[in-house]
Amino acid sequence: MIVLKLGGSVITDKDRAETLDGEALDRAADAVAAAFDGATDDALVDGLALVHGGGSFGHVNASEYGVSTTAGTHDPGGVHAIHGAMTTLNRFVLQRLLDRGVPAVPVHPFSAAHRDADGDLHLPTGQVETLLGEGFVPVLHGDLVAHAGEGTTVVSGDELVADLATALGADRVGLCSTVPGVLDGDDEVVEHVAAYGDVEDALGASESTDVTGGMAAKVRALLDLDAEASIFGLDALGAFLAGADVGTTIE
Ligand code: IP8
Repeated sequence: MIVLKLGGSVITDKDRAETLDGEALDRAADAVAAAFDGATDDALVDGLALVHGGGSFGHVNASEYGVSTTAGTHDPGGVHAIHGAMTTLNRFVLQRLLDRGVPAVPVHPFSAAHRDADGDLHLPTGQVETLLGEGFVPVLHGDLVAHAGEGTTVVSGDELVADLATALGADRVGLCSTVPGVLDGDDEVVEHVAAYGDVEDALGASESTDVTGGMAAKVRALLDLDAEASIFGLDALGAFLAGADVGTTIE
């Protein structure tokens, strides 16, 4: 099976609060629908779990309330604002998929997962596994989660992808990003990463301000997975779902 993340920056307009990039979301939904429709690839036939990030939908509210993956809030208003923004985006994503015949259903991490006092994430996946077995496409999203000692903190889509891929024994993992892959110092896509040292120099400088971690954190997390993982741009989503090696492959 495949775990696919649609980056929040891909499907939203990151410069305008709570604004979709409708055209990009349409293209992503088209690619998923096309792959799901005429699926010939074994991995995809075995199931597709989707995760999407927040983009201009959760991060603005999260920084307003000073919430990150480690610093939490006990303010119920903050919980409703942040979780509410993410469920709004989730409904948009679901609707575009449903419009194209993809059997997409929501799974909200806030209602299922928690962090313990060490900050470690615990994400039950029985519901996702059962939904996949019944032919649905579960769609999770970056969210808030209960956090022992912190109230509630952010869980990023990348964390969800890593936990899901491991728990579900994913064959392939894809991160659909605003860039065509991991870029080297000359802005060329690095096709293969086998160890963090391969790209350390290129990524060291680009450690970004994204509260939930930039490209370096993504590469580190994907290197830890058993599944083959790829980072690629929206143009390559259809090819990825059809089984091709696209962008940067991390294994
Ligand atoms: O965009 C963050 O998800 P991400 C979600 O995958 C929130 O990091 C609530 C900011």
